[in-house]
Amino acid sequence: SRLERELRDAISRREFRLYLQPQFAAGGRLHGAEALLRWMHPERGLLGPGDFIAEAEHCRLIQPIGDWVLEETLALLAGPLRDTDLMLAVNVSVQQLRDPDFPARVEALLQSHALPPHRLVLEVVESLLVTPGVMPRLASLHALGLSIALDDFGTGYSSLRYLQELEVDEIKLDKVFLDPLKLRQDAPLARSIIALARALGLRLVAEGVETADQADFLRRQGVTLMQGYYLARPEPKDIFLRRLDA
Ligand code: G
Ligand code: G
Ligand code: MN
Ligand code: NA
Repeated sequence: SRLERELRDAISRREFRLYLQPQFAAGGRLHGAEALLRWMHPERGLLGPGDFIAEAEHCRLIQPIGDWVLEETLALLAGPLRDTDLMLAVNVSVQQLRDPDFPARVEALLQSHALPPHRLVLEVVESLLVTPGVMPRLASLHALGLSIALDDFGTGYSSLRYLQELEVDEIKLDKVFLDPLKLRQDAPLARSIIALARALGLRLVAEGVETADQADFLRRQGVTLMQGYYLARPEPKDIFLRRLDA
């Protein structure tokens, strides 16, 4: 397809952009960011993952593209962010995890940047965990010392058993549990997931925080890590880096 041909050249033409959405800790302190891929298409302008990730997976281009995202992210951790304790999270798709060489490539990248692995977070959606072969691969990645986050937690085919078997470090509380209607009913599912994370000693990042009400609710529940439009939108890498001076 045309999209496939264009995607094939997008890396060498330097058309991908790394956007970062800040994540904040208590008191508004910067905790880190989630890397969100964008494609500066020569004719169509800035595209989001929804416009091309499925095609990239279909034509097996997600591996080089995913490697580009990792490389860019690690270069940030090793470069401008070296003397900080900021965490950077990268979304990893099922095709990347099905690749038996993926953990070795991540390890090589970490080593080539001489990076302590714990500041890298790999975000995976829980539906991915039922894919054969994926659990052992996540275990190999975790053994490298990096963090594994369950993205969109509570919305997939989750089984709590996975939390026990998988060495997860972080849960990302999905925004559906914080919609205004749920919040008026005191969001029992959000509170349960928060309690679950606490009982298991997992870090919890609330995502899709769009209003002051949601942020207040989360703070009352003791949630300190937040990400969402209320706090900051995904922004170009260079804009994010300016936050370091502030
Ligand atoms: O900002 P947003 O539109 O970026 O992201 C939409 C979806 O695309 C999210 O579910 C996110 O997990 C996914 N996504 C964003 N960046 C990447 C990436 O680098 N790799 C993969 N596989 N998915 C990504
Ligand atoms: O990987 P994941 O599916 O979690 O990607 C997060 C997605 O949510 C990205 O598309 C990102 O741009 C988007 N996003 C980030 N903050 C908000 C928010 O406050 N509200 C909404 N609706 N979407 C958000
Ligand atoms: Mn994510
Ligand atoms: Na998410």
